[in-house]
Amino acid sequence: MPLTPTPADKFSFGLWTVGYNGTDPFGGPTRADLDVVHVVEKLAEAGAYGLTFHDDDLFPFGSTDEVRDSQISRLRGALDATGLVVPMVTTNLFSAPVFKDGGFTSNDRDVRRFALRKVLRNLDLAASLGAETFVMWGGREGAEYDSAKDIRQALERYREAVNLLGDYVTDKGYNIRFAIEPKPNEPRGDILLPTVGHALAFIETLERPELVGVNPEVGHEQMAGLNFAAGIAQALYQGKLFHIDLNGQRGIKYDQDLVFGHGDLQNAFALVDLLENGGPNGGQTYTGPRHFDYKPSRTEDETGVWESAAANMRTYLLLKERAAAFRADPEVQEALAASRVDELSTNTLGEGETYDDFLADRSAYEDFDANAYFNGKGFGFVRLQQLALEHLMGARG
Ligand code: GLT
Ligand code: MN
Ligand code: MN
Repeated sequence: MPLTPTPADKFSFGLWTVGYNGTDPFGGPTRADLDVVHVVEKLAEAGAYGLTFHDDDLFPFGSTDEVRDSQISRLRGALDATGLVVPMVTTNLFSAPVFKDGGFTSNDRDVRRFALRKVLRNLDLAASLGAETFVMWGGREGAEYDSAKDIRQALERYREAVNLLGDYVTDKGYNIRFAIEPKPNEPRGDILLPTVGHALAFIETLERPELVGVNPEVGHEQMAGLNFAAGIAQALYQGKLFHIDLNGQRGIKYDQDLVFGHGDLQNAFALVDLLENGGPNGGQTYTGPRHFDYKPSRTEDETGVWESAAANMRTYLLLKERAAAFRADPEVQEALAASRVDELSTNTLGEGETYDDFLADRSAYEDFDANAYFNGKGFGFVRLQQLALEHLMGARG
């Protein structure tokens, strides 16, 4: 399997990722800012297929129309020259001081109206560039103090905003769907819609739920101690994995945005297996962009930036190769069967079986000896995990 990325792999990067200049809460930039044309050229050279951005990444907040138009046309020129595409666009509703209490859910109504107009304007740009996904990460939609935010009203305002955006893209005929990106905290003490599960439940309250899915980020779920691959499996199951942010995170701490795989590698293996092969029993796979939302560490120079960008893609391809070998290994197939993994695909009730039939089946309960059932026999899950680990380590096949 080739380990050199090509556009067919659908790897995309945020302009704010490779463009990160090293600023953190404790120190200023350690690298020069990168120009968008240079970023597009370097990503195309590296085999990526897409660039994503926030409005404010491309033209600074408060830019004149001239600056905005000139930056957009410079981007268009670079896309035309390289063949790179813009599969996703997102809006910055978190950096400018005006958004200090949020955008869609600021307590201040004028701020909410301004935020919504900023998003509508950016939607027009997204559509004009052919983006099909519009991410909404509500980093400032939250609070530090319980008495400062009425959560139910904040959810109402979030809903009002997304409903309006749904009407807008529908009336304009834009081929755009929305993806909510959950995060438990940082920059706010607590962020609204903190996990994939919260977002999935919220989406069902919307007027056009079919237009809205999720954009889960590896590190964000792991900051909450959750199993990322399991959350992605549920998003796929519910037809809601509209986009994905791949990166690395080492445990429950601040959002690290490390290179994909530079964190919980076993979960990254399970994730790639799920995205590429549909998981243990097949099922729906993911066909959208493999989007890296990472930050090249501030210890690196520009060479390190491009090395880390390449590392994301190479690790993904290595994991894809390892997952294919895992699936093709006869011993793995045998271990999966011994662990009865496939049996979970069989309905619990028989075809046409009613609850009366079920209650009449004495073998299911009255004659079922639950105490003696396993009779000392285990499921063999540990053996299966060791096989996965050995494939991951390149120790087999
Ligand atoms: C910000 C955040 C990311 C989001 C981006 C989209 S912005 O960098 O940390 O996780 O995906 O708004
Ligand atoms: Mn992050
Ligand atoms: Mn992200």
